[in-house]
Amino acid sequence: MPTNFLYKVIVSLMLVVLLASCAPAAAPAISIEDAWGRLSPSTPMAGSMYMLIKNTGDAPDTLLSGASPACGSIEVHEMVMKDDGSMGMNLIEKPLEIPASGEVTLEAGGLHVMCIMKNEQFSPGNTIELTLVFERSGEKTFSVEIRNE
Ligand SMILES: [Cu+2]
Repeated sequence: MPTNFLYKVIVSLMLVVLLASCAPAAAPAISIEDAWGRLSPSTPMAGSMYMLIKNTGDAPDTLLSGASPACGSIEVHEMVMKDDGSMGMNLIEKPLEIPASGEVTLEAGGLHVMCIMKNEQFSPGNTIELTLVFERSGEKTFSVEIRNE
């Protein structure tokens, strides 16, 4: 009898291991397209960058931080309507999530990556390097074309 019980336990455990190894682990797959930037219309020492962040994976991911040799620091901002009706911008309140099988568009008048304390690399006609760090996908480094717009 105890042998039979042990046998059942072992078979059950083997089934659990087998099922767990068969199910593919959900993972995000992040890519960045159409990245471009421009001098900030409102802030002399800053630049704005826009892009499409795509996630073709089956798990969400979160944008944690960023860095660029052309910028002192990187922040994710959103445009907001101020009390007086003019437009301003704020640091986003919680980290930007890229949904599974989804995308987030950063565009003029909306979400953007802010280049704080830009240097001379961040000039129209130049292409700069930007690295975004995602919680699960890690670092993504890509080129951003600075335009005169
Ligand atoms: Cu901004």
